[in-house]
This record gives sequence, structure tokens and C-alpha cells, in this order.
Amino acid sequence: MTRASDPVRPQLLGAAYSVYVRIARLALMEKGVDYDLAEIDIFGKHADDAAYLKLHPFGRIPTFRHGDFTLYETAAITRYVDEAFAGPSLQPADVRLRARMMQMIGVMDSYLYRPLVWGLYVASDEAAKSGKPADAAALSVAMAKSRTALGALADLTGDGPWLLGRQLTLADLHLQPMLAYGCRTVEGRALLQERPRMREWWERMQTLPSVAATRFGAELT
Ligand SMILES: N[C@@H](CCC(=O)N[C@@H](CS)C(=O)NCC(=O)O)C(=O)O
Repeated sequence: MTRASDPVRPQLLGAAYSVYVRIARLALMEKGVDYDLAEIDIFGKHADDAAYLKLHPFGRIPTFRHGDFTLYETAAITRYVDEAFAGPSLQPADVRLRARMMQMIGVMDSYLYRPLVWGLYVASDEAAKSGKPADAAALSVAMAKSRTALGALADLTGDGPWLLGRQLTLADLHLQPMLAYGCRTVEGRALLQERPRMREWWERMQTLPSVAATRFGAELT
């Protein structure tokens, strides 16, 4: 097993604007692991980049490299980072809490990311750039789906201060970058206001140096 004393510096391939790249960066920073961010702009100059597609057949970001070990899928990357390096543990020792953490990450990936980041943020941003109003019906569907996912996450949340209780975990680091984009929209901010405990959690997350260091663009803090 590779440990923090390992001299090989990990490399993260991706772009600072990406939700999933930021999740991996938060995990690396919370562990105190030095790494290099190698720019892959999947929506720009690296779209359909044959060399990158050899590393990540789905053409998404990030991809992680540690020596001769290459990994994609962010939940796998953050678990590896937590388990391969020294530093504070980012997963509960308790087997049920750890299962709960993975459940919450699954909910975020499967049911929150698309409606919140694409359905609300990207749709609103594209409408603003084109000067045309956003599709109100599509926004309303995205808002309803985001509300359901945030409600499910709130139902799974412990007593705080973090999502799973007293320990900052990979679940906190997974949610923050998604909400950061959601909160750039009126609808996303309204969703957070509906949940005072999640709003408090959000404010607590802003105090983490890793969150401050990875802010991208005009982000609500
Ligand atoms: N399941 C992937 C999702 C990664 C993902 O969707 N990344 C976005 C950027 S935040 C991306 O690469 N999008 C490119 C595209 O949709 O073509 C993971 O967990 O890493």
C-alpha cells in the first residue's frame, strides 16, 4: 500500500471549473497531499482528445494518476486518496456510517448532479448568455428533482456539524462543489433556504481552507 511518505507526486487531470475535479481536489487537500493539476479542458481544446480517451474511455474529468496507477470515477479516486495517504481519515470507521456515506455519495451522483448543475445552473447560464429566457418548464422539473434529492440527503444526515455527524467525510466533500454551482441560481439558493440545517452546513463548509482555495468564478460563500 502506498503511503504519504511515497515520493511519487499524484497528478489530477482535469479543469478547475469541474465539479468532480473539485471533489477530488478537496479530498487531496484535506489529506494534505501535494499534487499537480494537469489541465484537461473536456469542453474545450481536449474534447475528443484521443490520448485522454485512452485514460478515460468516457471522456469525463477527472482522471487520477499515482505512479503507474491510473484511476477514474471520482468516488473511487477520493476513497483511494483517503486510504493510500496519511492524514485525517475521511471515512467513518463504523461500517454502517461508512455505508451511509457511500449511499449519500450515490444519491448525489445519480439524482442531484444532473438536475442541480445542468438543469438549473447550466440551463440558466446558457439562457443568460443567449439573451433568451430559460425554459421555465424545464427549470421547474430540475428544481423538483433537485428538491427531492436534497430532501433525501437531509433525511440521511446525522446530528452534525458534518453530514455524517462529528467527522468531516467524503460525503461533505462530494456535495459542496455541486451545491456551489446550484447556489449560483435563484432556484438553487431558494432550495438551500428551505433547509436551514443544510444552509448552516453550507456556511460551515465555506470555512474550510480547501473550499476557499478551490473556488471557481462567482461563487456564493
Ligand atoms: N462519473 C464521473 C462524472 C465526472 C463528470 O461528469 N465530469 C464532468 C465535469 S464536472 C465532465 O467531464 N463532463 C464532460 C461531459 O459531460 O462531456 C465521475 O465520478 O468522475
